Amino acid sequence: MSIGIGIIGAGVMGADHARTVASAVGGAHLAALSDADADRAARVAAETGARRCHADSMALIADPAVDAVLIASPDATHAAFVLACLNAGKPVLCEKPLAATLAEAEVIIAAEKALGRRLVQVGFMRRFDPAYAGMKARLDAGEIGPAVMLHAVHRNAAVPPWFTSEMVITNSAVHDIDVARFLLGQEIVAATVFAPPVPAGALRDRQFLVMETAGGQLATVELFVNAAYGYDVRAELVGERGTLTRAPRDAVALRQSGRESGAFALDWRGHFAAAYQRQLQAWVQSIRSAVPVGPSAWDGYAATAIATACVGGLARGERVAVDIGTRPALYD
Ligand code: ISE
Repeated sequence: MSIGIGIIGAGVMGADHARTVASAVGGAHLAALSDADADRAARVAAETGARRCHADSMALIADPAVDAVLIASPDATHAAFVLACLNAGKPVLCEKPLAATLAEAEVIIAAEKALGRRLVQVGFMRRFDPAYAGMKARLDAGEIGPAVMLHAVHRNAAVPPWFTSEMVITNSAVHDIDVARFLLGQEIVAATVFAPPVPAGALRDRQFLVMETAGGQLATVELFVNAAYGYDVRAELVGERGTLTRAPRDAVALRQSGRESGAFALDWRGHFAAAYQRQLQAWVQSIRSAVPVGPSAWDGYAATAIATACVGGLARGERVAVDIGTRPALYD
């Protein structure tokens, strides 16, 4: 049976996911799309062959033709849609963040625990990126010994004018927070954000985030979201006996006329295209086999808790302790 996927949100990410489902994911089809902007939903449906459009996203969740839901609507709407999917008993892949506030994330955890089975996957697609997944596999194979430190760089070419200093953490660094938990394998217990002073109201671009884990590992993240030259995400994992590095750009370089050049994505959709495709394929597979994979609601909750603590630390200019509590058995 082919899984009918309904996508909430036909903006940049929703449209991109719709194209991927329609063209590069096996075992599933695009059953429906919804967007507050009906014309936009109709345009993306016409391009991707989505079978139906709904003006109301709750109607998409209730649609019997929709077996599973992908949420790619604005951040503030995520929690309500995730809860509606849990109520309907439908698997849901929610773009990050899982919720806009920690309180909402807690409600989702309580609802999934009450249901007693995992239906939520969070769109931390980097875990499906061949390079990050490869680093994790080689770490687990013991190639560099136990992990002790992680250094990350996260640069966007540009962000829109409404992007805030807090969003540098909640929208961008949240990926590196998840990567740190994924690669270091221990919980983050403290964090400090360093950011030079800027004039009142200006974006606090150029932040350094330092995280500490329960076992004393360290992770640093450089954040620079108006870096102009391109989208650049790097990571070096340091172990007791070696390091594993995620290369900053494509493996293929052209040497010609005394110069070397290689492809460089301008935003994350190009840079992480393989990760998005693999994430969707793994999600469909997990629905078919009823074995959950990838980042869970707990991972989404943890990232939100850590990001929220970092935002507080940035505002007060201090190191903050983070306590995300005990992971419920459902997420073991
Ligand atoms: C954006 O929302 C994403 O999720 C990208 O993966 C991230 O790299 C970027 O910084 C965010 O703004």
